[in-house]
Amino acid sequence: MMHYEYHGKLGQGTYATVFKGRNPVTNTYVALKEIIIDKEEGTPSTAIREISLMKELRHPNIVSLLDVMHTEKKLTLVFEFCDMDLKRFIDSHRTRLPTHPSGKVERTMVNPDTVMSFMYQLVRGVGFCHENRVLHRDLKPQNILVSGSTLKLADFGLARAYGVPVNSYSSEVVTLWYRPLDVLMGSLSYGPPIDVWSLGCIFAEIISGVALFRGRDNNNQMEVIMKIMGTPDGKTLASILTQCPEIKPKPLTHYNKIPLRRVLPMATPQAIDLLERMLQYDPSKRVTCEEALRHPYFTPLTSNASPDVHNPAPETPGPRKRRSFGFHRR
Ligand code: Z3R
Repeated sequence: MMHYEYHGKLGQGTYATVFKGRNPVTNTYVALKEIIIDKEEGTPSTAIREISLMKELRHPNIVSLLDVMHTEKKLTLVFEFCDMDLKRFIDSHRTRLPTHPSGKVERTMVNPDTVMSFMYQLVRGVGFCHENRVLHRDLKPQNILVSGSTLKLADFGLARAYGVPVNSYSSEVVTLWYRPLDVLMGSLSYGPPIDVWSLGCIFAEIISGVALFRGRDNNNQMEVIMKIMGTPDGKTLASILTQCPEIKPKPLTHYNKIPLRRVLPMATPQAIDLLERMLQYDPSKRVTCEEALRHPYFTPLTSNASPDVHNPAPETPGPRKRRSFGFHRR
């Protein structure tokens, strides 16, 4: 078994702790993701299945799983190393406005071309997973890595292997900020649209520098979403509730929708249009990744005139096998 040198902690994920490591033979850095194995439960078979799936998911916008080390006490996933996560990238671009009297107002300065390139890469990575019948289900800036000008999705498959988490093993509270209303309301039937909602939230966050919907708990998260996106109309609500058989619907407070161009005044009309399509309440009306890649917002990247740096030829083909979607939570 390869012995890596440990170079400090990179982060605490939902299920694991991630350390920076160095392969002393190749002198290259890696990310070591350690999952402590429960004595009674052993290694979850679902985790093994998901790891093998990640080994197959090869795409320029998905972090590469290089190796898996398994002992009695822990499972270590060895990944390619990336410079930082998207949260740190966004935070590093947030600056206090010295001219503002309160001194507390911050703005983001992520270049609009970078926002576009990052979103294109994110949609491509997530779209590739959906084509291969894999859902992420826990997309958030901490799970997205920045390597130079390339974005890579991390933690794919683990969320599915362990179920949608509420609390991680370290009792860290898992964020609800990127979850769609239908899932917060208890929908048991979800598919690719769950990831598209998260992509919309991340899009808004890269543009503005702050998370769009910052709820404290499940009910507050629903309220925070509705205070901006408005209370869903009767038809939309009925459509969502058909997927929530165990839920007794309670009356919802009425909120008017705030136009997203007012929430994000710095965004272009094309960006706002794509965002609106990603943040549809009804999952069947939400844009798909395939459609999003053809949206006019991305035309500067996809027109023949621009060099195709965001769309390189695929390296190794990804999995071809049809997998059954884990649409149900249990
Ligand atoms: C694979 C899986 C999870 C992570 C990987 C690779 N790299 C991570 S987290 C990372 C995090 C930072 S730098 C690299 S941070 O310093 O920005 N938190």
